[in-house]
Amino acid sequence: MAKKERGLHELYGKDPIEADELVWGRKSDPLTRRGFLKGSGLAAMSAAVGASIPFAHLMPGGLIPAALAQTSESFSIPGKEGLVVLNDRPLNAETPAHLLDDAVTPGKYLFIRNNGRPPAMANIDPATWMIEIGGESVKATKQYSIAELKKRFKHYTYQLQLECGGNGRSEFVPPASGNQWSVGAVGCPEWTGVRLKDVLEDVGLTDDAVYVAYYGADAHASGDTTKAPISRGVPVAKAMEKESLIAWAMNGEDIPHMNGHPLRLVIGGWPGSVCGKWLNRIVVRNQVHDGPKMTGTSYRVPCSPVAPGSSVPDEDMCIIESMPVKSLVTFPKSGIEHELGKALAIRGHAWAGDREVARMHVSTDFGATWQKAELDKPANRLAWQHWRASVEFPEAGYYEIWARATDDAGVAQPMVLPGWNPKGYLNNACHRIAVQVA
Ligand SMILES: Nc1nc2c(c(=O)[nH]1)N[C@H]1C(S)=C(S)[C@@H](COP(=O)(O)O)O[C@H]1N2
Ligand SMILES: [Mo]
Repeated sequence: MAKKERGLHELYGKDPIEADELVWGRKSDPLTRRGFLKGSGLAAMSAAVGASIPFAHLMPGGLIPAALAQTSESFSIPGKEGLVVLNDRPLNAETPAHLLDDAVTPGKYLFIRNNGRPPAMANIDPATWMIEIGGESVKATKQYSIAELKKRFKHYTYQLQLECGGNGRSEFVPPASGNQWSVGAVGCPEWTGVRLKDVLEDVGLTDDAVYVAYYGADAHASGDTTKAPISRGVPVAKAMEKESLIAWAMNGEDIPHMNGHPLRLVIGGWPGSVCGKWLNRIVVRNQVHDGPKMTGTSYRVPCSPVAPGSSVPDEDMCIIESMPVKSLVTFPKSGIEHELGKALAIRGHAWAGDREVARMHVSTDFGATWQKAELDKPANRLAWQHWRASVEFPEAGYYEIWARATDDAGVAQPMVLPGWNPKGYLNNACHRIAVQVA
């Protein structure tokens, strides 16, 4: 049976809440009566959960009712469509594979990965937003408004793929804690901004610069505004790549609120966690950055393979850099029925971190034999590549289509789960979809 998609209007009547009401307020906002509980929102939410809510005045703003969040039905997030909510505190939502079919990912289909409490939309004013560039390894700290960035530096647009390091986590055994992403914590929109390199050169770095890291305007999940929920970075050489952007636009429009409006870093090919959202500070460090989520098991994996479930000494953990080769089948949707005797056209995307995808194969017999697919060049470096193939089925029955990409260094996707690691990162096993032939 087809899933019922809940429309925004169905949930909120004729008065849909604004995007900023879906998130936790900042510390200055009362955490109780915001979010769903504003005006007609309360009545509409009661209707959605099918009952009145006696303790409505105690519900944190932005809380997605468990009655909705825990169903398998898609829940409407303003500006998004068809995303599956994995967590509502903080909001994390992924995109079903078949909704990632577009060559360039539309904003409504880009996943959301929040580590803390996003700034409320009402508190974001692009006209007064400032970004500070400091740290041990700048000649002097400098600040820029968005208007100054736009005026002083050349604009660039690149299609850059963004994938959470934990995409695919749900398959790890023993299980890894954290959001149980299946395959949809990935997307490849087009970003517009200035080169991080041009801004860093304007500021001036000292010879001891090692790492470039970000801070954003979101608050720690605990509500403690003195602590950042996440602050990660990349080595100077990666920051200086021409595709590394300080971006204010996505697909030619403002970046969606939940994806970092009004300013974010976009550093393609590495875990999405290096792409700071709600960007208001960059630090150039004289050492490997040690902000929240840079150390321990966060975005780090055993430097050499370990047995599943092992405890790994800290000095044997390495920071994830380029993401591994991976691909998706985005058409058809898994579970379709197909007529026997007809060829089935299939397609999707493939990407390989800092590398390019060189070959693409598909299988309809659980990997026993592979057929070459047609593969396009990327729109630019660090963008995903589109592929397509036509497959046939010998008789009626249940089939799976498996897709496997190989990068330009000859490394292919594994067919089963790759190296276990404590936090369940880097699962690049072949994506598969089901097809019933009758
Ligand atoms: N300020 C800030 N930046 C952030 C995060 C965050 O929680 N706060 N999450 C990071 C992680 S882990 C990922 S995978 C990407 C997700 O980007 P998206 O939510 O736009 O898809 O943003 C990164 N940048
Ligand atoms: Mo992430």
